[in-house]
Amino acid sequence: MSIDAPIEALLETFRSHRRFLVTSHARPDGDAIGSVLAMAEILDQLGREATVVLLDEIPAIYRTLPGLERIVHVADVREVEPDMAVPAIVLECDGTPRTGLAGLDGRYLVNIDHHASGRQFGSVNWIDENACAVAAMVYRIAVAANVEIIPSMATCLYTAVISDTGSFTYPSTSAETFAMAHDLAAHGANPSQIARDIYFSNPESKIRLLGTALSNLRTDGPVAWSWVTTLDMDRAGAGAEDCEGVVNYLISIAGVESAVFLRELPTLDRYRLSIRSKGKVDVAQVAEVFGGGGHRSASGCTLDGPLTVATERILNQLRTGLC
Ligand SMILES: [Mn+2]
Repeated sequence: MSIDAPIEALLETFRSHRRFLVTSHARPDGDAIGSVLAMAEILDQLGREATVVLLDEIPAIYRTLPGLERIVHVADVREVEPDMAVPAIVLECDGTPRTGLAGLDGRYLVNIDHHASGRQFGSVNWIDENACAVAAMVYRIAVAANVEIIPSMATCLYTAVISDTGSFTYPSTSAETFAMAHDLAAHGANPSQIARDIYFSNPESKIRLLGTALSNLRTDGPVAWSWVTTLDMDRAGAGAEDCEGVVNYLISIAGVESAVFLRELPTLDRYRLSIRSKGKVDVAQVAEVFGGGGHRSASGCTLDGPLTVATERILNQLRTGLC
């Protein structure tokens, strides 16, 4: 197998340092969590010391992932690694601000990302927007580094891949994705157990909030949208993570080409938007108009309220994107 030049540069970085920070974005998703844990295991096997730092807590559906206990939650990485000569491996981010962490800038930064909105902010950058998940890139590092894919690593990577491909349904899913999934299952990832942990372990609050969100459903031709307010969330006893995936119900409607879900933020009159497309609309571009980012078919951004204004602004962009 030929080794990509960026991977060779990464392996050289791994060889030339003894300790590493490994991190990813705030409000981590399955890809972020699975990828940082697998990355740390690769470093373990290479005889390196890896400290895994994430700003925010782990969503309930990922709390069975092996190795979770090694994740440190701090706001400033200097609390756990004051030595600025220790490099940081930053996964799934278009810049250090995305991590929400202080103490990263000024370090040697290894940037590994698969977003269309990815940026070359690191000392070493590997951005592959065709990768179905950052976990797929971490997997390629594991293969190139000749480390053993052990069951815990396979479980983390498989979890990341099914969550980031919408269970092998997004356009980024390819024969290569299944070849990797095959290899991960062959090395100890348990597909049915992982599916149970992710898809059949929802807190009741999430399903109650989904009911509210779906009762707010609006459609206009090829665009669907919905929202929840902080009051809706309080009534359902729901938190931000209970809003994950709501937008997928909106985009699942026949004839709908793009969909947006707006969640009111606890800070005064601001809304977090999750945007999806079936492929005709590039929602990464749409999100970038408002300072957000993501993929062609899945993206996000934040808009000021009031709700009617935020909704009109995003709908106008989505309609423009359809022309
Ligand atoms: Mn991802």
